[in-house]
Amino acid sequence: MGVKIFGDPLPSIPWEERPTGAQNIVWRSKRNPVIPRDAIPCSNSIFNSAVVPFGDAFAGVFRVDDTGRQMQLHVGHSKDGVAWELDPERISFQAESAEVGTFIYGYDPRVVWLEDRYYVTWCNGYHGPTIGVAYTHDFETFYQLENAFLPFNRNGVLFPRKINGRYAMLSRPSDNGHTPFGDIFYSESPDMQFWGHHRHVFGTANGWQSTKVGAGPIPIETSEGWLLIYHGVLTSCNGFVYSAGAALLDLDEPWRVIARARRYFMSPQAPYENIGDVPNVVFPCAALCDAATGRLALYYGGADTVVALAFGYVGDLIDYIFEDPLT
Ligand code: BMA
Repeated sequence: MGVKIFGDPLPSIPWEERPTGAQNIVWRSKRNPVIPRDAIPCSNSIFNSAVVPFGDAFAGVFRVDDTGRQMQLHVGHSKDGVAWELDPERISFQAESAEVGTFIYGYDPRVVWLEDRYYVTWCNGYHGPTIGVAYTHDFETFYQLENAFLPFNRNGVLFPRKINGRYAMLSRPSDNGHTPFGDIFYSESPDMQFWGHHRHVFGTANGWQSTKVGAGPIPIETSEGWLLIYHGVLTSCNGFVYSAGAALLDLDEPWRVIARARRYFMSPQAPYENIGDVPNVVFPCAALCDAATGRLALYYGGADTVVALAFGYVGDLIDYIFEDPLT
């Protein structure tokens, strides 16, 4: 399939060739986990984190649960996207509103280049979890805006451009605990402050995604639609199991699903995904993409403990969606 990716070439994308004989659509880095749980002195665990190209290198916002088990956000930099240096101090957001800016907790960040700056969204503590929004130009100073939604909400993921003249975000309304439900919704904003035009995108389905679903990395714009990588959760005898799947959303009306794979493309099967603070979790929050080759580098949290990396091709993910779609 001749898929066109609307994006920039990224020849420096981290990459490993598909191992001989590997059958899966994506394959794990031989260097996994790329960030260990104790990469900085204060960290209990580092996982569910977001990275972007930055200058001729990479930068990101990382979920660090500290040794007090507080959920914090830290900046990281990397020359190659694999070896990361994390700031040992958490991000201190500059906020116009002291009330919104009072930091309670932050987790599961996403980062996107949008127009002229990097936006960060995350699960922000404000009388329960909701979607925090901030921007930065340099990964040094972060300006916090209004929360996008009322609590309770998680997995706020911005699209990388305005759609029909408005900013666009996916999110997942939830509860105040380990939510046993959850569908993905779409919302629009004229100004990054007021969000509305809410539309249902999709909900739970068979097996691996039967308890809840939530958007993962920033959607990738292709000639076939927005490629959305998301997590789906199964409730097993041993608790929640987090796997990753993919869907294609309409370019102009992204709440319309073009196709969605019935099967996951990755489930927790490596030791660092099965064993950790929360076993059996793969939780993708970022994808680097080289539009010239279709190469994809997927960053995900393993077992709520470490950051891991997987590789694949955008075209293969789109083929997999159409090979066995939900009907
Ligand atoms: C979700 C979020 C994620 C986490 C997952 C598994 O509700 O809190 O950050 O990875 O649970 O524990």
